[in-house]
Amino acid sequence: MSEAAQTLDGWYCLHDFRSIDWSSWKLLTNEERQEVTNEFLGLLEKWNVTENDEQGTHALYSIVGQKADFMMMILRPTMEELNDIELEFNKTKLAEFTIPTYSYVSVVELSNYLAGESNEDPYQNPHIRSRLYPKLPQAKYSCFYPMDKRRQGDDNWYMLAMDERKEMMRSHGLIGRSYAGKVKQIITGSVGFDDYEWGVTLFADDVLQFKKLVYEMRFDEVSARYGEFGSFFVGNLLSPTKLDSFFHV
Ligand code: 76R
Repeated sequence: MSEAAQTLDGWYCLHDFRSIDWSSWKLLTNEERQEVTNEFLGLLEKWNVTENDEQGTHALYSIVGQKADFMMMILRPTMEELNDIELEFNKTKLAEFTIPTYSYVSVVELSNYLAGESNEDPYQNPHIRSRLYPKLPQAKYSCFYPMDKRRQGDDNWYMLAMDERKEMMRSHGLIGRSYAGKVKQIITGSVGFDDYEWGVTLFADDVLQFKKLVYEMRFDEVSARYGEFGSFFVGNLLSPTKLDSFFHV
């Protein structure tokens, strides 16, 4: 048996995609719509308090294309809290006007492929902690997709020796690092939690950098030979100031 990579696991993560039932939404009066929006803003305010207490983080993006109208990405220390948040949202008035279109459950993951030898407890290392328990950036754009590593015939990632995987991950990391300052990535592991093995969430202030990075990685062996991808979701930051116009009809 090949050696399994060791992972460090951080906050649990829910990507919750919703479409809006605009026809029903339009039937409300302005006052009713304002009330529904205010209730949702109240929920966001609660999430902000949690974020300021460093007990979680969240981001809201308006999704382009027909797969969804918006995405809520929420990170919390426990699976229970994610569940509570999902339930709390589902009980809001706004939820009555949304249609769930996709969701993804995972946990922030760092693997040891590129980690050096060390005797320290990684969970006490401030740099590692900032990645396991991140504050999501308010980047202008976000891109999410789930992915697997192939297990097919001769192309089976899980049959490769640790050293081979390390070498390929090194090359992967080098490409990734050349996008430092342009794209921030959060890898979340989802084996046992959802249909794919990882969720990839990218943040950038220049949306084109997603295409450039993902395209460049397609030529790198670990993606070219072993990457299998689910649906891609791309969106624009739905900042609090944009929410009013987003819901306005
Ligand atoms: O964690 C680290 O920064 C160390 C290097 C590193 C690891 C271990 C790293 C760097 N990644 C790692 C693991 Mn990655 N990554 C992806 C995708 O579209 C595609 O082809 C693949 C989707 C992107 C765009 C991306 C970006 N990475 C992983 C894993 C887990 C693999 C496993 O355990 O088998 C997956 C699935 C994955 C996928 N990666 C980086 C990036 C970027 C931008 C970096 C550089 C980060 C930085 O140095 O700041």
